[in-house]
Amino acid sequence: MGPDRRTYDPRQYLFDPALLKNLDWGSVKGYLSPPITNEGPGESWLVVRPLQIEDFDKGYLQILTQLTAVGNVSRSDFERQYWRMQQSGGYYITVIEDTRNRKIIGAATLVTEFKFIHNCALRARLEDVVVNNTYRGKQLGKLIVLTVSLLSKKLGCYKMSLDCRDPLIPFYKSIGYKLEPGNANSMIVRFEETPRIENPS
Ligand code: 16G
Repeated sequence: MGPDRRTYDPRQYLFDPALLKNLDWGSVKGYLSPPITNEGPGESWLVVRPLQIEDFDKGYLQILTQLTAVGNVSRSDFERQYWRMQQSGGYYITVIEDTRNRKIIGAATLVTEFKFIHNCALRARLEDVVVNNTYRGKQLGKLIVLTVSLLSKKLGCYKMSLDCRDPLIPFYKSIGYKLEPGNANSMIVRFEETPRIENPS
């Protein structure tokens, strides 16, 4: 790892909250009506910010169960994984909190990947997008996805891609994602869950 140039407290946030300032919302304003941004999410009680360890107690894992199986993740499992992500770098889990009841009501993960191609480019993947469906009508799905998409742009990524279930294709199309002709396949091999190697490298 290179020199530590962190300008924020890593015990407080998974990534530097300053990265979420001044995202290029002008470039996506046609997708939102009324216009909202991560810094002005439309309600005074909504906050968009990086993941925190305390989000274990604010229902981050519970909301992920809307997406898929989460399993039995203890607080120490959660903290260990948080620190792995923090140390590895490239993980930008972003959440929406309802500060009235201190609950996580939306989340999306941006993961970046170093490449040799495209002049040693950075590439982005969108993962684990969830929004509590009792908050419907507030454009929170668009808000959280556009926030991490604009963050990937700010970080200099040359593209961002995602896998999703078919019924979600119209949603992602409505905010600028495309099925590229001849290049819109997602293929998978699934492995049975086996014990993990602790320090893969
Ligand atoms: C969806 C998610 C992906 C998540 C996966 C879980 C988005 C854009 N895609 O594909 O991030 O990891 O579902 O499903 O949120 P799985 O349990 O079958 O891997």
